[in-house]
Amino acid sequence: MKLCRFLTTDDEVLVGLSLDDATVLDLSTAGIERLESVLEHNDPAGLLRDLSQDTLHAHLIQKVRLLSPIDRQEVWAAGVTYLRSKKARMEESDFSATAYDKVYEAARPELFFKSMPEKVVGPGEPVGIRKDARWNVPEPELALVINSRGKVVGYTIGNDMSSRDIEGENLLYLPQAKIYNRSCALGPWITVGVSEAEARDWKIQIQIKRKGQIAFEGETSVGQIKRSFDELAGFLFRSQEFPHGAVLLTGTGVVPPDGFTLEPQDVVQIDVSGIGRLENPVIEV
Ligand code: DO4
Ligand code: MG
Repeated sequence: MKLCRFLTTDDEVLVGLSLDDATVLDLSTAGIERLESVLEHNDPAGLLRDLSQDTLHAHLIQKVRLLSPIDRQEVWAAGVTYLRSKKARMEESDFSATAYDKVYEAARPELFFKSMPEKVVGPGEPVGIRKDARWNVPEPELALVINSRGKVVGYTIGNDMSSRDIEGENLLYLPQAKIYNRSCALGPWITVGVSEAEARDWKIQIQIKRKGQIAFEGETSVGQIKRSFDELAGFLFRSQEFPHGAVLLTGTGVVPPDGFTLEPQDVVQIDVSGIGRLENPVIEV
């Protein structure tokens, strides 16, 4: 079962439920105006199952615009959760190699703030590469949707856009490598009612198109993430409250070869089996 936010042809922002590939059901017909009303419920999947029995107004997906599936949650990210990411980070920086090596093995994961909800880029909207960076990559990641009680209640697709030269120059520059205009894309769907064990079978695939050709493609699986979802969510919620819940990117397991950098007008396409596809063009910001 998949949740979304969408914009109608009358410019109304609605919460939608998708049971097939062709339509979204308008949950405002059932009094649901925010994603939060579903995500904070004790049993989001059960609630959606019950609501799907009601007569809900259906919109053709082709006629609406899918938006980022977020209301008021902060977006955070975990880093160095895949062996591939640890290796890439160690190669890009002699200076910080030990830190990456240590954090991969440490009990406490690397967690960093990524985005305010209103800055998140939705499906089809441009993601950004910094004007002052020379080496820019997308990071295709599974994103955990966590309610205010710290429970993982759904999954969406995230792109943790990153400037590797800035990150590699000095670990203290990480916020600048990670947080800038259009550096975080999410969506379009939140899949609910799926256990961690089931999600661990999902594939994450990325394709970067340049002038209609594939400039890079790669794939990994959610099962390669070193830490459990509850462990990551548990650390995020230690000594910190999230009254509206949070979205937590779980790290990247796909890193393009060192010679590769994104260019304006590239198109980044990320597929996660079990969720769908997030596609965004690239612009300089
Ligand atoms: O430590 C730097 C960030 C790593 C990251 O974003 C990732 O592994 O996905
Ligand atoms: Mg990342």
